Amino acid sequence: MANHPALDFSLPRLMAIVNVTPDSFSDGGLLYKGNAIDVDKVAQRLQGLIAEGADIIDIGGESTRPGAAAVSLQEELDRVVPVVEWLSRETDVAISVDTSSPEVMLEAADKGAHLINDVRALSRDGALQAVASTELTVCLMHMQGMPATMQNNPHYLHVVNEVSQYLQERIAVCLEEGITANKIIVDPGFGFGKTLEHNLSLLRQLPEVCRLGFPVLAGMSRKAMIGHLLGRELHERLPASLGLGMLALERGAKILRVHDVAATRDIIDLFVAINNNSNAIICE
Ligand code: PT1
Repeated sequence: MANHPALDFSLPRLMAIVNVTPDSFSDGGLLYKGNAIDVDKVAQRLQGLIAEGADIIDIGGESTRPGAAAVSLQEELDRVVPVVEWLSRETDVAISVDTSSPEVMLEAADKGAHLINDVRALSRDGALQAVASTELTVCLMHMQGMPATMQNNPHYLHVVNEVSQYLQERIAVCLEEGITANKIIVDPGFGFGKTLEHNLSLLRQLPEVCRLGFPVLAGMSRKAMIGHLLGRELHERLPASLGLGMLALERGAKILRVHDVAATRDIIDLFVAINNNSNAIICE
């Protein structure tokens, strides 16, 4: 499938999170009817996100937040594929699938996805080849360790250099496999094997990550770093999520991956108005 217009990053883009996991920390299993996903409920949720201004919908069937357990391939397929099918049939939003499994990548591509968002940066066997064969766009994320244990004592000598170097290596591997440069997005992976100080360094020095020359995705929405900084519970993290989003845009991020779509739409539109229409009003 051809690239989607929302995957042009001359403007910053809003990626809305849709977790199709029964243990999700935002959806809390609301999209489930017993053990199966409730497609009507998901459809309603998706239509809401699009109406609120999502450019890209990111569908995840595996929880990757700290401490999360692995999921079977079949389970992941059962969660993700019906949502991709529905979006592809009923909307023209850009469809992203948050997965590390080559089988899910291929199936998602076949059903009309535009972007593969892989927190493991195509490191699983066959993932690199799967994405290369589809010509989809890919987001390569940095993670230290694995979700189950990644917050047990994360350690870096220089977090920004190590994250940038890792992303650079994954970019090189992708290019070698035939994935073209205009189909690559990078992400420093906020909260993935990082202390608060690591996360703050990465945000402060986000321009360093941007210097790799690829669009940068920032995912900080409602994350524990806000709890650590401000003592806020999950449901109290919207103002800080917006503030962090604006700081990320100022430092060059091109995609914000968020839960709160309407509010984030406002800050992206503000950012674009201030930066792109700066000469619109001529003072006397
Ligand atoms: C992310 C991301 C993601 N985050 C990309 N994909 C999650 N590209 C899932 C916490 O500290 O940032 N970028 N897919 C969700 N994972 C986490 C990690 C959720 C940490 C919460 C935390 O609270």
